[in-house]
Parts: sequence; structure tokens; C-alpha cells
Amino acid sequence: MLALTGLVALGVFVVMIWFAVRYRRGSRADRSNPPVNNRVLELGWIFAPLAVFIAIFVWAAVVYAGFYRGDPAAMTIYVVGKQWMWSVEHANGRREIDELHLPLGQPVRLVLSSEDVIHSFFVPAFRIKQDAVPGRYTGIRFTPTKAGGYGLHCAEYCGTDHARMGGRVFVMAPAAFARWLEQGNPSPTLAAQGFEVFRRKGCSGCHAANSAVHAPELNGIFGRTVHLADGRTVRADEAYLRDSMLLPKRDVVAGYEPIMPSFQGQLDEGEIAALISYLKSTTGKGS
Ligand code: HEC
Ligand SMILES: [Cu+2]
Repeated sequence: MLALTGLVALGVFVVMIWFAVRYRRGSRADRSNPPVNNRVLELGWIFAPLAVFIAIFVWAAVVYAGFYRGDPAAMTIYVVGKQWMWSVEHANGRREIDELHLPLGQPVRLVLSSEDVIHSFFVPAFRIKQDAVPGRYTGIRFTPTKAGGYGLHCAEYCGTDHARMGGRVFVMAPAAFARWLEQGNPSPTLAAQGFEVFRRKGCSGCHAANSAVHAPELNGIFGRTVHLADGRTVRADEAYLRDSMLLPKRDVVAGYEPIMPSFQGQLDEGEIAALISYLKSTTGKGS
């Protein structure tokens, strides 16, 4: 891109300066019979840039689509924005604030949410920027390709300390990352925390296999295709599972009564992430 735009700028300036000198007032240039029409030249300057711009568009669109494409090999990390910090939760239960450690060369997918207002997760060096929106999940996928420390910012004005909301992303060699992940981490895995929430909040009362209530079996739910009472089919991804807990009336599973209560306001973002991680673990698909 730099070479291309540099070349065009150079061409424009060379011709501009040359014309300015040659046709300056008082110069002896030949001004008789100036050409008024040159079809080849006109077609050229219409279609050459058009082709170049379309090629750049396709290139950019492929990169952009890659941010949102599913990738079974990607490691899922939950990121919650709140006034005014980023809180991060890894699958093994390790948490960090205003820092994000990543293994080199490993595809990662961030699942973003917000506790209050809209924030935007921005790592300029990675060219990634994704809004964290209250009430829903957003996600972005990328692969860190270079070890080092990089600036992390909030790119959506979110109140008094918006400018200070940020931190650093550290990309480490996989072995160093694995050590870091285990280091000083007394907490159980996210999935284990989710299992605990599942019992404590009474989900298991309805969803356990031996329950008297007619509720769907949730083992292996993640990634499954779900048929809904209104005829739609959806894929059970993070956003679907989240909505199933907070807005159960919206996507009622075919063959069941809409008796599940909403857990809106009763689960914080950490508990929701833990529950989803637990439901995923029953599929055997890891984090
Ligand atoms: C009162 C019983 C009850 C409780 C408590 C309950 N659920 Fe449900 N749940 C249901 C029923 C019935 C359905 C199916 C109808 C529907 O989709 O609303 C369902 C649907 C779901 C679905 C969608 C399942 C699918 O196959 O697509 C998920 C996910 C879910 N529940 C998770 C939970 C979680 C997590 C909790 C605890 C925070 C919980 N439920 C608590 C009864 C319950
Ligand atoms: Cu913010």
C-alpha cells in the first residue's frame, strides 16, 4: 500500500513540477494546437485505478472477514470492559487486569462484553479494534505473529477516565506462556467455576438428566444446531448460550415450554463466561 500510494504521489508531483516549470508565464513553450482528446489515456486513467482499488478492496475484505470467521483451533479468552479497565479471563481460570498475555503463533478469539457502557478493544499494532457492547457478546479472532509488548487502548469514549483505560498485550513464546498461565493461579478452571455456578444458581435443578422438569439436556450443546419453537434453527454459539440465560423467552427450544426464568441481573459477566465455558467443556471441545 505504501509503495503504491508513494508511486502515485511521486508521479503526480513530478508531472506537476515539470509542467509548472515548462508552462510558467513567459516561458517559450509551444502553446499552439493543444490536444483536447485522447481516448486511450482517458480509458487508462478510469480503468487502471478502478482495477487497483477493487483489488485493494478484495484484499481488505478477506482480512476483515478473517476477524470473524470461526476457527476450531482458536483459544477463547473472555474480555470484559468496565469503567475503566479491561478484565481478562483465561480458560484455566487465570485472570488479569489491563494486561493480556498471548502465546506466539496461536490463533486466539476474544469474546468481549461490557459491564456498563460501550467500550472498544483496540490494539493498534495488531490492527484490531472491536466494540464491547453491554448486553451482548462480540468477538474477534487473530493470530499474534511477533513476540513483544504492545499498547492496548479503549477506543470508544466511555466517561471520565476513558483516556486512561488501557494497558498492554504481551505476546510470549508458547512455553513461556504456558508457565505464565500456571504461575500463581490458585483458581479452578473457568469450566469448573461454571459447573459450580450451574449448581448454585439452580440450573442443574431443571437441566440435570434426572430432573423432574422437562428441560433440554445441555451436555454437548455447544456448536449444536438447535431447532426453535418458532421454526428457526440456530447454531449454539456463545451469543446463543448467553441469550438463552438472559432472554430465555426469545429463543425457545422446540418441544419445550418457555418456563425457564430469565437470569438477567442475577449473573455477572464472569459467571456467564464460566457457565458457557462449562457448557463447552461438556462437548469435549476445550475452552
Ligand atoms: C425452571 C427450570 C429451568 C431453570 C432453573 C433453568 N433452565 Fe435453562 N431451560 C429450561 C427449559 C424448559 C428450556 C427450554 C425452553 C427454552 O428454550 O426456554 C431451557 C433452555 C435452556 C438453554 C437452551 C438449550 C438448547 O437446547 O438450546 C440453555 C443454554 C439453558 N437453558 C441454560 C440454563 C442455565 C445456564 C441455567 C442456570 C443459570 C438454566 N438454564 C436454568 C428450564 C430451566
Ligand atoms: Cu472504555
